[in-house]
Amino acid sequence: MIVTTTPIAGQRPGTSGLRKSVQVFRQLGYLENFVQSLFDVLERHEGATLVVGGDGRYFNDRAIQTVLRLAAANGFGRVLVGQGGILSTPAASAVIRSRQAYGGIVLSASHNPGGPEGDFGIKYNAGNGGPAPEALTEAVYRRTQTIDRYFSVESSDVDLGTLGTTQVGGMAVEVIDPVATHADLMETLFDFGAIRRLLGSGDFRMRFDAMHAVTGPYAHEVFVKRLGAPEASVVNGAPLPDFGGGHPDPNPTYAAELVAAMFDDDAPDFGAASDGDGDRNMIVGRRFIVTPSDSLAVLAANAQLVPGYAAGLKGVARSMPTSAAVDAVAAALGIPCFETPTGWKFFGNLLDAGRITLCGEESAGTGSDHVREKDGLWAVLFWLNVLAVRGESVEAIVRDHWRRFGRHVYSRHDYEGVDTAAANALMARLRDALPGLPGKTFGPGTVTLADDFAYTDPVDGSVTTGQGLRIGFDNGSRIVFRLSGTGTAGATLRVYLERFEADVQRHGIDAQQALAGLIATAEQLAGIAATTGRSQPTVVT
Ligand code: VG1
Ligand code: CO
Repeated sequence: MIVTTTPIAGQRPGTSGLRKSVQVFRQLGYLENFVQSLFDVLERHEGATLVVGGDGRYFNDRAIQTVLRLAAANGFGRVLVGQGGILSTPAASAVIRSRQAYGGIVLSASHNPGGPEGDFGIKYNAGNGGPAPEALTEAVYRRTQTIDRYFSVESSDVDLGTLGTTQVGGMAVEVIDPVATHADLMETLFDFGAIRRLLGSGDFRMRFDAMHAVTGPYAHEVFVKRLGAPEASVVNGAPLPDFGGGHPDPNPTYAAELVAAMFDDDAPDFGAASDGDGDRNMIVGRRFIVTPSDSLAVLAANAQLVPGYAAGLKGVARSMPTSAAVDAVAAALGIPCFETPTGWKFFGNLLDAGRITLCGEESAGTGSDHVREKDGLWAVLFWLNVLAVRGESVEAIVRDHWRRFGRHVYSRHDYEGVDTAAANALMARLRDALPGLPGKTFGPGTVTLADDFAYTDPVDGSVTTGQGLRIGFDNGSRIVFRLSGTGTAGATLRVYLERFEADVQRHGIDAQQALAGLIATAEQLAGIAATTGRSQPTVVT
């Protein structure tokens, strides 16, 4: 059937798909308009296979039924949907690739809270398994602004609880095991035998916190069933539509329960957490939190210990605000290191072209060419494999890394939910001041670089501008200011701070202490307190 509709303002995808409050998504025609706009923009999808799943948050089940009806009416031949409507973002990527699907739709707002008062989101992944490139999301947005009809079919809801194939309209709907494809892929990359021996040795304990989000079933299958870890190793493992009221963002503020357990007298040897849709990871040793930028560098430096990467890395990439710790490893390995804008979509071309093997972001996203998404469980397994081979603690491995490469002391300060106009004004003022900064001296040093980051994709030549204001100093220190593209209430200002410390004697220093000079300079340059009315960041990572 053809349903008449009218455009709805503001359906522009951000860093990672279209993300809005559930209330916004529930408006009549909101989801339909966006999905139909996507289908209108996609070419030659008649008869094709689409992968659909989500992180299980509130509205996931309803949204999937809507997507199925529209997909059938738009001529897709088959939809593969995760049982219970579940697919983590990396699992969706793995399924798209292994089944050679046309593309996939992931229903998730990732780390944003869920529930009727929380957020919802939708993102499209292309046939390579990766996030839609900017040109496509822009085209979809433009289509949403002129749309006047969508296609749907009249049919009852599909039973998503039972594996097997049914029909909606003329389209096959195949309910698949959401975990198996991804878990099998993990077995091809990591030494499961070595990890099983480590977990079964009796003197190594791990704690994986699924934060009541999508990774619970994945962690249970891999760590408990396939690797023999005790059941109690996975906590908060039941996915809940509101994530138990929590905020499934794996950082010391929102994963405070994990951090407390890892700093306890009886702390396990290894702790980890993942976010709402399972694409990010937090790594914690006993009384030791690993900074995500360091984690990427450690994985790159130890990749030869892991079967899937034993042949070496072709290259690495990091998002611009991520610390240069991985750059130091790349230099030592003699491989290229690329600097991209924030968001996984910018790694896709480099991965597809075989120019990089590993990549990551300071926001705790790490991944490789095994899929085209960041992958939380993959990062945890990578660490476990390295721990199993080296037989050292997490802290010892990171400290050894700093001795070899120096320490890139790093922190991100987030000011969440600030007034949008104030945040925009702050960025505009700072942007205007950039040309006058080079040559000026502040506490941390003399400014050598001040620009608004722009990126030219080395593979297809596409240019992306306005990706963050960066101010670099002569001693390698750096401050970056950026507005988040994933929030739904007001604006979130992110201030990224980095300083290189070569002196081994000073490697133990507390990051906030080591960065005090840069923090003061950031305030001096941007007037954060005066503009936002906040004297302290909401989250410090
Ligand atoms: C944040 C992170 C970014 C990440 C993005 C999506 O974006 O900073 O590194 O790629 O979330 O991750 P922003 O624009 O809010 O800074 V996820 O786990 O939400 O798919
Ligand atoms: Co995520």
